[in-house]
Amino acid sequence: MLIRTKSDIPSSEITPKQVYVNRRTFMAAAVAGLAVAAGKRAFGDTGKGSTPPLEKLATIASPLSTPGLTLTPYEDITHYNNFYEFGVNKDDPARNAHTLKTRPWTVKVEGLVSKPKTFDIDTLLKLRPMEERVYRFRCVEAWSMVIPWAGYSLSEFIRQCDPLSTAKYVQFLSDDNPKQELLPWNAGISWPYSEGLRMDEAMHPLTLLTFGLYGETLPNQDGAPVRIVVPWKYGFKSPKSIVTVKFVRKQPMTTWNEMAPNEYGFYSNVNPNRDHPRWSQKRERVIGAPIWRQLQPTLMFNGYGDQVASLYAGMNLLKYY
Ligand SMILES: Nc1nc2c(c(=O)[nH]1)N[C@H]1C(S)=C(S)[C@@H](COP(=O)(O)O)O[C@H]1N2
Ligand SMILES: [Mo]
Repeated sequence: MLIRTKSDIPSSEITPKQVYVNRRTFMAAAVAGLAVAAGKRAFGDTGKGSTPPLEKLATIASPLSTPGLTLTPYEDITHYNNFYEFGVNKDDPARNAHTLKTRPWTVKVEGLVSKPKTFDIDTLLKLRPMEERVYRFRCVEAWSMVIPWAGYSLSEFIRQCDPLSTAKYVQFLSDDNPKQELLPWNAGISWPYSEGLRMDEAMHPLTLLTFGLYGETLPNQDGAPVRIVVPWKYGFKSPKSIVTVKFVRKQPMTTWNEMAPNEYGFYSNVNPNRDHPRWSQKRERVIGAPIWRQLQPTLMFNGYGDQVASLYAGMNLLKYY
């Protein structure tokens, strides 16, 4: 069953965001009563195109990689996911995201650029040498992983886009498969998933245009064929399966900020001193770690403060959360 009532779900499985979405889902499901049928249709064939098998990526070691961390097992990185387009439970995306066709795939560049352009994914894969970057990854739901990503700095891509000096922010839109509009849990979220960064955040060398993990192309559930990773921000600032990059003058609308602005801010820098209204951010559960080090203190800027704190000099980070 796609829709489960809260009492069907063991409490260990309920994550904060799930509870939030489920609350809206119940209402929608009660009205529709068609949820299961709609869900089946939604994960059927999604039209032309294909999903190529995972490929090896030749990566070079990066000086921007975080040393001394224990990697999260591949199995956890690929089976404990947030990708709401493919379901709200952590194991849903691994089961459902195969319906996403990742070839052909293009990334459209629009807005405040000297000339709009469209990049083919195979061009993007070859644009710069592929680096392996091990980063801490902290979800706003107070769990974390350590992931060996493969990609190159988003700044390298942005330079190819020729943004105008009037561009102050950049917005990312994920793929919006029209068939998935039927999904019952869409009640709360409007697709496409939208995220955004201030231009200096987007240009920071740590911000990664990401094509792979563990030396292979991304599995669909992790955002194939291309996603963003911003290691000092909560995980939802890393949009998956992106199809549009838009340069804009004003702070763009972002999915979670629009849905619950008091819970999810635009900046969403990892900050143990600013609790989420419904839970503490002081600690995190390290997914896949042995039990004696599963609970760890959360670090300011997820441990990347030396590199990024200056971006926010003079800003009240409790106000601009
Ligand atoms: N398009 C899209 N991107 C998304 C999400 C999503 O639901 N849809 N979830 C976000 C959240 S909340 C997190 S924590 C990360 C999870 O990435 P992972 O599953 O690869 O660990 O993806 C982010 N990007
Ligand atoms: Mo997240």
